[in-house]
Amino acid sequence: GGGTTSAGTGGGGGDSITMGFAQVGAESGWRTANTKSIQDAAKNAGITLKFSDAQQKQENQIKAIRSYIQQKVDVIAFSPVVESGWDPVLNEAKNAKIPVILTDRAVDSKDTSLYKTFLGSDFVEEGKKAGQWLVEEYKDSKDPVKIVELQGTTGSAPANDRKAGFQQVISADSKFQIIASQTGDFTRAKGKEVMEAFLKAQPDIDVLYAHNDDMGLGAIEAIEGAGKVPGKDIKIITVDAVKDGMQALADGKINYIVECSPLLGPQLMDLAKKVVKGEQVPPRVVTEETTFTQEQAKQALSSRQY
Ligand code: GYE
Repeated sequence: GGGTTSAGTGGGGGDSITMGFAQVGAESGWRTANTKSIQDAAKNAGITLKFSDAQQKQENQIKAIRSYIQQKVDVIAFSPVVESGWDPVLNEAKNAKIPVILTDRAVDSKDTSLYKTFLGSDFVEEGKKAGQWLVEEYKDSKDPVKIVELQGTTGSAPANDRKAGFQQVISADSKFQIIASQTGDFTRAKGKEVMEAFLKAQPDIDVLYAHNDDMGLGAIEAIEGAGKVPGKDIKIITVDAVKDGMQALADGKINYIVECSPLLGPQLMDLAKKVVKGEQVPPRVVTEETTFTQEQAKQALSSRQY
């Protein structure tokens, strides 16, 4: 590694690039699809990938990044599990002159010279889309709408922003009330566990807003276990649109899904090549995304890649 004339790294020709990628973990269907997209795209682009899984722990990600710095990779990419606390390690990469690309999740560092670009979704926008569906769904009702929220990993950009965007839209009408909100860490198991607790504590829940499909799918098990009908007794909105989520949407157990694309691999490899060559790249690359109703999910299911 160590720049553009890295003969010998990656077993390729003199121009081959080695990327160190510090992944968040394997917490969700989204993450699995994201990892596959990155691994496939690296292969197709002829980029040698060093890959690590941090099991949702920031300390593990920092260790992985430090080891990539030590190995003198040509470029470091990572999806920061939480937003804060990255300045020291990012400064170490900068001092070693190794460019860093953020993918999927943002950091809250004030010093934007610590990374070259940030590729990923607009999570505030996703939260707003979830809220807009709800406002439309209940537009003819005057009664209070009691909402429970399953948040993503505490301190992560998607949890912070999906909460904020949703809140911003529903706060226009005081009939919308978030009666409980807790983290389910983006996993199915936690989503189920927290939803069980919500159901015990709250006799009438109208709506569940889950920050990802997996937590929503776990919650569906809890709702069914409590003798209620998901999608009817409790309306469910989730984010991601992975296959299992789309199936539940088509089956009527989820009511609406806001898409968040995990297929970031090809764009990441393009950006990496440019950054390693020292070319200019846009500081922010936003992923294009849509939303799905139950009818749209039935149409889209067969062609879903992940
Ligand atoms: O929505 C969730 C995953 O950061 C966008 O992380 C990603 C989120 C995704 O665990 O399923």
